[in-house]
Amino acid sequence: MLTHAVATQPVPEFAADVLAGLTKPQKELPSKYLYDDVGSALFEVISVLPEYGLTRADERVLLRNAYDIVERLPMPITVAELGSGSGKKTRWLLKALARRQPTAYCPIEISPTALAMCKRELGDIDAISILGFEREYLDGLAEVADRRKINQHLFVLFLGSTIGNFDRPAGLQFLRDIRNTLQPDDSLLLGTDLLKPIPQLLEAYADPVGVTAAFNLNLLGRINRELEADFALDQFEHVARFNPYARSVEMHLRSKRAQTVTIGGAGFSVRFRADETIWTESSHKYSKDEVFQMAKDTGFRCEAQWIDHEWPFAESLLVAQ
Ligand code: AVJ
Repeated sequence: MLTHAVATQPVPEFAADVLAGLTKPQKELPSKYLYDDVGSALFEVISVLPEYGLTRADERVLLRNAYDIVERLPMPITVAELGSGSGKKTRWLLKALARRQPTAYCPIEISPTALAMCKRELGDIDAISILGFEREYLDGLAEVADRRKINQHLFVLFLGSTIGNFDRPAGLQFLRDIRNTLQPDDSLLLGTDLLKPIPQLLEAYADPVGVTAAFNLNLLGRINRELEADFALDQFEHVARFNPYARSVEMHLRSKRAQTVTIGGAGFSVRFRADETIWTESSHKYSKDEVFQMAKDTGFRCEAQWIDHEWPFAESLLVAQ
């Protein structure tokens, strides 16, 4: 029986990424490492915070418009979702699809825990069969595309504004990569959080209860657990700031004083100056017109868009050209 924390990512890759990130002039850590079991559970809590409207907006648009969205799709169809998370908001789309035809749903997730949760959450919908892929997004998508039957159209879901974690050029490249695994008339439903007043954005990423701070600090906790490091979590603090050039909210961890940390499992030590930060995530924010342009620039056409006005958020249907 294992009682210690089990590394979910192969350790050599995690160690290499931590070494590379913490030896840059602006120290950084890849945001994908925020989502171990603890981080994923904390994100679920973030998504119910009053200050963080993003997840609820995403769910509302899908709930209100599921039939309208599904009606625009060519049949028969296979659904592939990039980063299923808990799978909760996908329910409305799958139910609407199931009314038209029995449908295969292929969630693609690197986290086995999230994949299992998603199968449990969505396993009860009639006429939906679930086939999960424990893969990186593009690898998983290529595999789903390879298995498709000749007459099947693919419908890819990339929800929750996860694209916002890429900077703009990388986001465009990612859309191009998706497009290149698709055929004309396949489609992509893309969720994007829209620009809103800066104080509102900052509150969403620095909530008064401190859940987002815990989510961010857990990354150092994870490095301690999985890479035998000695980060003192109380010597770092969570910071959210708006970057007006990138139009993104950045999360950082600020060192409260000069200190040295040893990451035994990666074989190095690193010095922090007082107030020096580690940049852990960016969440880019878009305008609704920008999404049309992004589609055009990456081999898609934006065929329709649904907006939540309570918390400005867009769901856009991109059709491969
Ligand atoms: C799940 C990537 C969309 O960027 O808003 C929430 C993650 N980070 N609070 C986001 C997150 C801090 C979230 N995404």
